[in-house]
Amino acid sequence: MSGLPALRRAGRRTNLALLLLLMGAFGTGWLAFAAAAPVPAELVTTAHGLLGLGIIALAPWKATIVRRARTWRPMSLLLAVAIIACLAGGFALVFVGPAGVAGLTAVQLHVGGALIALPLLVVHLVRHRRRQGFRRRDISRRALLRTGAFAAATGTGYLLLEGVGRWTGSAAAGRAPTGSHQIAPSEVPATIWLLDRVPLLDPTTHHVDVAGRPFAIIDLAALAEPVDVRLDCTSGWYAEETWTATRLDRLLPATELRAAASIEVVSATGYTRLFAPSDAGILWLATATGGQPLRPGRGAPVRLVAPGRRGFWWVKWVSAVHLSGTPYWAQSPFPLQ
Ligand SMILES: Nc1nc2c(c(=O)[nH]1)N[C@H]1C(S)=C(S)[C@@H](COP(=O)(O)O)O[C@H]1N2
Ligand SMILES: [Mo]
Repeated sequence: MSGLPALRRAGRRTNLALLLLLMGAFGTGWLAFAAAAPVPAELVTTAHGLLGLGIIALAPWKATIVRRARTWRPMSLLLAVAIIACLAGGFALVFVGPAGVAGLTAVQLHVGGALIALPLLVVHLVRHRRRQGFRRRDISRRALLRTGAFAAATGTGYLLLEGVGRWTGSAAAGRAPTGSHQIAPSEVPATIWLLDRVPLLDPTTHHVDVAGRPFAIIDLAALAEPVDVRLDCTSGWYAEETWTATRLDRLLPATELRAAASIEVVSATGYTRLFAPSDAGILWLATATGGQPLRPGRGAPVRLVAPGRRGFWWVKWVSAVHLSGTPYWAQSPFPLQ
């Protein structure tokens, strides 16, 4: 293989291209978690997929560099394993679906691989910083033409894989713009973002503090109406459900709402998300789904339904809805609990 003339050119530029692809894949991965609206989601997941394929396309060149090396450090081998695991998780998610093997879901393998690779990559870069990096001639006409040809080949590979995915009837065919696969409402798993715990709240005594006014669950249920909304979790699934819910603008005092910087939705567990005041017209407090009261794991007795937002915004076990002076953008883009 290393005898191929094209592969003999493997070197600094291969490493630089790989680094740029890895950084792009990492960045678009986070963006893909945040994206919900169809067009941005489609763009960002497509970019993410192309960057991932680009990494694979460079593998023969990188293998040539690795073979030339005098010693193989365990850390570098571990880095390769983490990246391969990450790629395998990504392919499994696209072509098989969100379910996993051996207690590990496709997304856990994908994100876990990336998060393990990150510090290893930093160490690897520091160790090999000499004679690497960017040079002026990397933007020569010839280099740009070569990059263009590489990008075209990767794009063709992407289209071919999409075609094969559809033609074979794999799970890839039916995925939403976010990349998620549809599951039945009855199959929705009770999902924890990171480290939260399921609290057991008594529906007969639990109250939600809405801007200082306590609401009992039966009072919220009495105001509720059916609403069809898609719950799209970043672990690779979505479900269409009919929620029984009350819109926040019917509960919040209008004048105070206009003066607020944000709506703060707080869980009994402390899990909190901030929303723009104008979102009061689209956010719902739900007490039931599919005509049945919520199960404990799914947010009983009351949870947020946030149309057009990914699952981690859908605060479960809501204990309060405050009007806050903190702007909604002044929060971590993803929950930390
Ligand atoms: N308090 C709290 N709310 C939460 C979470 C959590 O961990 N804690 N997980 C979120 C995530 S990541 C998703 S996808 C949805 C899942 O809702 P489900 O359990 O009904 O599937 O709840 C969201 N609300
Ligand atoms: Mo989620």
